Amino acid sequence: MDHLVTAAEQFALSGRVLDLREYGQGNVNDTFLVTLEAPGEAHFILQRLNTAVFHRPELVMANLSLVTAHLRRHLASTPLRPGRRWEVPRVLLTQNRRDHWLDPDGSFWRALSFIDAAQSFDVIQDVPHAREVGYGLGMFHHLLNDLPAEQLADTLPGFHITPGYLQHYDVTLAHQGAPSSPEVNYGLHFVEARRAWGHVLENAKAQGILDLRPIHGDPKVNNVMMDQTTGQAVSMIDMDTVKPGLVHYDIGDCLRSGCNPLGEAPENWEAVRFEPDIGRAILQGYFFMAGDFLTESDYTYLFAAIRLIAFELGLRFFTDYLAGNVYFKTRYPEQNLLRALVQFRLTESIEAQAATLQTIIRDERNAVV
Ligand code: GN1
Ligand code: MG
Repeated sequence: MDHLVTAAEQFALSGRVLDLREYGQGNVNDTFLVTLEAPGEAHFILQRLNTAVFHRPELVMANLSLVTAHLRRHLASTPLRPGRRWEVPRVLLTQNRRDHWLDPDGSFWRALSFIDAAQSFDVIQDVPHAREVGYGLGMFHHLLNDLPAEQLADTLPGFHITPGYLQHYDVTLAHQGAPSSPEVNYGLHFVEARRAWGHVLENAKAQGILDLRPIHGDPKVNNVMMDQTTGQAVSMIDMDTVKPGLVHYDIGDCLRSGCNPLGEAPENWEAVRFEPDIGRAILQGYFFMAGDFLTESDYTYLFAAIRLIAFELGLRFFTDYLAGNVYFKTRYPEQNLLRALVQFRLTESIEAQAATLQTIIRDERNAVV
C-alpha cells in the first residue's frame, strides 16, 4: 500500500493530512479513516476498491453518484419525522474534479464524506438497536423506491444469484477437489441437501412473481450508522453493491447478519443461533418504513429469503475456501471455512425455527397495515 498517503492527499482539498488509519472490518475493499488539519469537516473515508471483485469500478462510481443524488432529491422533497436525521454520504472529488484516483500501480482509490456523530456496530446491541437497523434499511428502500431499477448499472454480475454460486461451487469442486475433514464433509453434505431449493428466489423472479427494485446489496448491521446521542439510524453506508435486485436479498442479508449475536467469526461456530426476537424487531423497523410497498408475493417469500441468504453466504465462503481464498480477504487459510460453518449453522437454526419465524412475519405485517 505504498501510495496510501498520496492517495489520501488527492482528496484532501481542505487541509493537510494529519492521520490515516485502517477502518472497519470490510472483507473486500480496503478502508481508511483520514483526519485532516482543517476547520469544519475533519475526517473522510478513503477506500481502495477491490478491482478483482468490482471489475468495472467506474460503474460503481456512476451508480454511487446516481443513487446519492436521488436520495438527496427525495429527502429534500419529503420532510423527515420530527427529531429524525438522515444523512447521505457524499462522493469527494480530487483536485482535477475526478471521482477517483488511479495510483501508479493501477489501484483505484475513491473518497466519501464521513458521517459525523454516528457509529456502527458489528453485532446488534439490543432490541431498540435492531428496530433501528430495520428502520435504516426500510428508509433506504423507501427513498430509492421511485428510482427505476434499470437506471442502475450491474456493478457485480451474479451477486446474490444463488444458482450461479452453486454453479461456481461445482466448477471449483471439480477443479480443486476438497480436503477431507469432518468440517469440510459437513459443508459438502450441507450444500447437497439444499441444492434444489437454492433456486427458490430466482425461480420466483423468472416466473414474474418477484420484481427487480433498487437494492443495497450488503445491508449488514455495521452498514447502518446510528446517531451517537439518540441511537437512531441516520445513514446507510457501503453502497457499492446498490443495483437492481430483489428486496429479499437485502431483507435476508440484514436478518442473517442482525440475528446472529455471536457474529461472523465466533470462537465456537457450533454455538451459533438465529435469535427470532431480534428478527422481529428488525422487521418491525423495516415494515414501518417500507411495508407498504411490499406485495402479497413479496411477503410470501420473506421466510425463504432469510433462510436463503444465510445459506448463500455460507456457500460463498465455503467455495472461496475450496478455491484457495481468492475473493474474501483472509488472515489465515481456514478462515473462510470457519465463516462458512457459521452461516451453515445459522441456516440450520433458521430452519429449525421456521414456524416461529413465519408467525413473526405474519404478525409484524399485520401490525403495520
Ligand atoms: C462482504 O466487504 P464487506 O464486509 O462489506 C461481501 C458481502 C458479505 C459480507 C460478509 C461485495 O462485504 O456480500 O455479506 O462480506 N461483499 C461483497 O461479511 O461480496
Ligand atoms: Mg460491503
